[in-house]
Amino acid sequence: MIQEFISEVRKHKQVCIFSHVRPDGDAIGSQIGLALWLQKQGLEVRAFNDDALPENLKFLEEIFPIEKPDKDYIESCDAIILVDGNDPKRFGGYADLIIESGKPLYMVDHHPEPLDIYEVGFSDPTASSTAEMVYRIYLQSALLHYIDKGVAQALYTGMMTDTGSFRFDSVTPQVHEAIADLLRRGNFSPDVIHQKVYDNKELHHLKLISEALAKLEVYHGGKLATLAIPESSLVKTGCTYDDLDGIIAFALSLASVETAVLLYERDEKVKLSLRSKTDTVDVNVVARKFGGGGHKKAAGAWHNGNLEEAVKDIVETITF
Ligand SMILES: [Mn+2]
Repeated sequence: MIQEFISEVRKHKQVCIFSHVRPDGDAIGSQIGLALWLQKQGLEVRAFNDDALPENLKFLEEIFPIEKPDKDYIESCDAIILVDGNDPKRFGGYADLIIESGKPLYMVDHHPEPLDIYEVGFSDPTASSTAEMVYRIYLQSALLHYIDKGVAQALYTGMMTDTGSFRFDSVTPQVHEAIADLLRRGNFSPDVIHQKVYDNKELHHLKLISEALAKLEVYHGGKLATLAIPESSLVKTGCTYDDLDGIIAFALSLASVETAVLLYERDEKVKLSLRSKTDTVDVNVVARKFGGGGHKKAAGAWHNGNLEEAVKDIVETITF
């Protein structure tokens, strides 16, 4: 699959690469890594995202520009690549155009159950991150020497953020070997990236964490934790939904907790963000019951009721 991806995709001249909406470090890191892999081989490449980058990832735009999708370019390019997601629906307002353009559509992604609509879909649900898969593309194509500081920092950011700073089950010796190679080739200190991504919070964000922790509840003998955040907590602290990222880690840090769910009001519905730290509860299965999905240990979904009903349904659905 990877070899076919490499040989097919580099035949094109003009490509656009999309990363998914509400981009995270892996989405942007893998997108930039792949964009530079193609650009260094002489292709014309533009990288699109329908959303703005979160503040803590903006440093990546200095490596390669991430632009608002350009309809004319999408229509004139000769191939489209999706990274870190396997359903065009996750790629924003241009999903229909992406599908209907009739252009060869490629995908590089580590989420399970990819759609079968791609010219070549490079899928590996066991990979720690899409950035790891992009590193393998450099390795497999014998172009590791193209990894400069920018590529190395982009791929490092993707692998770091998608592995909870190298602590998840998905972290293998191969991940650390790739990281060692990136550090050597990029010649940078990991602390630079960690600080940019994690140590850039503002006071209102910590106030939100305080609000959230006040809502922490545990169920099922302490194995399940919920953090149910009403819209009013965001309004009161002047925070956005993005500021909720990472808050679930506090619930997971409880010794007794195996599964944690962050629930928050948004658009008259309740967004569910589920995480497990053991294999007891497959949160992908739980999320699918609510019409969502993800991975075994990290998944998301929406609940159509109010916050209270959503908590009740979650507590009933998740059993140990
Ligand atoms: Mn990812």
